[in-house]
Amino acid sequence: MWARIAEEKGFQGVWGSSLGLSTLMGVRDANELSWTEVADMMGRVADSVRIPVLVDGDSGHGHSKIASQFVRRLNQRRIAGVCLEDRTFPKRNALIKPADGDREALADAAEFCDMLQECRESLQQDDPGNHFQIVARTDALPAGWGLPECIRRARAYRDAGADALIIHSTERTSDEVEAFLEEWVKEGEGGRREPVPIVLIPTTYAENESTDITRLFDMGASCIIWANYMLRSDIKAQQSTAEAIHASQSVRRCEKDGSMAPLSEVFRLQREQMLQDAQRGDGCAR
Ligand code: SPV
Ligand code: MG
Repeated sequence: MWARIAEEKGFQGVWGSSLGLSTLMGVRDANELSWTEVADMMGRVADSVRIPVLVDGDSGHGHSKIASQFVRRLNQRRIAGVCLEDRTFPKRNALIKPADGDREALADAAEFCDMLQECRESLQQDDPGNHFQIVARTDALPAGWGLPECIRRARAYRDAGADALIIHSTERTSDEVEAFLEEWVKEGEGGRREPVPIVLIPTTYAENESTDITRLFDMGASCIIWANYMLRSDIKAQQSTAEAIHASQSVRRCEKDGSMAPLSEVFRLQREQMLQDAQRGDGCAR
């Protein structure tokens, strides 16, 4: 339902977050959900909206052969694209820092490029006319490898055929992504090649007053993923509802204070009316 809510509020696409999906299922964001579970659940999400769904494919679920099967399944489920990230398997969420503060392991860049290409080829074999988008994400910055390595990987993934790049950062300010964008735009000067869209996930720096999302677009970013806000607002709302009902053994307060959607809103979001119209013979249910 979160996807339909985002669509109704005007977003042009939805992010099938691994953090969101794993939390929903009560497991860790460490590949504890299998690729088949992710594909099945995200297929249902894609069925519920008209806007494109970009699925978070983590690091490809352990092997390029599995990644290829995964993207083919996503394409069959009418998902618009996948994001594959250059972490090792099982992945660690980028927002969790290692206790020792050390640089984190990343996948070998050449092997990661091979995985991107293998995924592309298997999609082509399966469905030659497909428009499935393969987005390559580098975690070089959050994993502590610095800007030169981030640029090196971004170039390699672009040259391996990625349709877009996610440049992740988990700093408190947007300085390092701005430094990336400056370098990247400089590199694109001279019209050497079509620009590859740059996507940002500003979770840690969006709240900083110095971060200006419009400036990031002006500097060359194409898309922002607001990755986990609906998940976090859900958790807060569910905790306070559970607490209120348990403490008072009554639902009166939450029914009255407007903190919960009325049931009519639940049925509206489920498109109950469409089914009833179809049952009367007026139109078809979606
Ligand atoms: C997610 O939302 O699952 C992401 C973004 O991959 S992050 O949690 O910042 O890694
Ligand atoms: Mg994720």
